[in-house]
Amino acid sequence: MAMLDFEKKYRVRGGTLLGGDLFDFWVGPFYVGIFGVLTAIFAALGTALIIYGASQDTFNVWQISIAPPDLSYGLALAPLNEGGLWQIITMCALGAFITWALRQAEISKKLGMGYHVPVAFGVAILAYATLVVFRPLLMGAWGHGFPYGILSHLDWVSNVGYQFLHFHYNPAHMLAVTFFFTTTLALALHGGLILSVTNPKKGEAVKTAEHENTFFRDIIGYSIGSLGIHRLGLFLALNAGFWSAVCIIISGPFWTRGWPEWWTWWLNVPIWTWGG
Ligand code: UQ2
Repeated sequence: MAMLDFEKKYRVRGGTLLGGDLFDFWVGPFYVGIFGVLTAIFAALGTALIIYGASQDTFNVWQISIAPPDLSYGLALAPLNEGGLWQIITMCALGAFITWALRQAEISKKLGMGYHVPVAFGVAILAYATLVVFRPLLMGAWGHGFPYGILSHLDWVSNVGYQFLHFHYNPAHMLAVTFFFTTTLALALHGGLILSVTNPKKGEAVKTAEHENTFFRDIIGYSIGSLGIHRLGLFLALNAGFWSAVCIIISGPFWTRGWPEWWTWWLNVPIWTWGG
């Protein structure tokens, strides 16, 4: 079915999650929907506040930084120029991300698809919310959130890392890094394989799944399959985001010493002292 035929079939009213028929229409190629409207409002407000915040200080993109309130404000609302902007911008960001996920869910529902995309995006939102909401809440101050700036957020990551002496000894961080790297390995293998079979020289025929499977059976005796590779990719990517959230939520609220010290449990395993 040609794309334009399909559009006639699916560009019909109905199946919204919220708002009924009110925003159930398209503007050019874009579906609007109530969540499209809400995302646009949150994103526009948040962006305007970032530009306003920058105007107080500098428009040098490397130096722009919207900082959270001082720790002394605890979990209270702070004055606009002392972290209040950061608090409102954070609410706008979360509002935009969550309504965007709901927009994905609404479009999935209208099309009768699964909800894998909004679920996947939800894990990315979870990782962000862990940094700027859940961990600050558990630590008792919004000042534990990270500042919104290109260099300043890097400084935050470095400082928090050194507070735990060597963050790479954090076992959840190890898992997160391993999942990020394995995700790139899987996507490189998959992208390479797909291009190698579907982008032939002029005059040559596109190859098929038989070639894909045979290549990997020849090389490692195993092919995960064309559906399997996408299940694996989603699994790897979701785990990367999930363990990132875990590795930072446990740092402070549940473990306050250096991460290298956490491994003393391993040195104390009885096996090392058996028989003497
Ligand atoms: C595969 C397959 C694909 C693929 C890829 C593989 C036909 C189009 C990349 C190979 C992947 C394997 C064997 C899993 C590797 C495991 C990790 C943890 C990276 O077999 O089926 O479909 O794209």
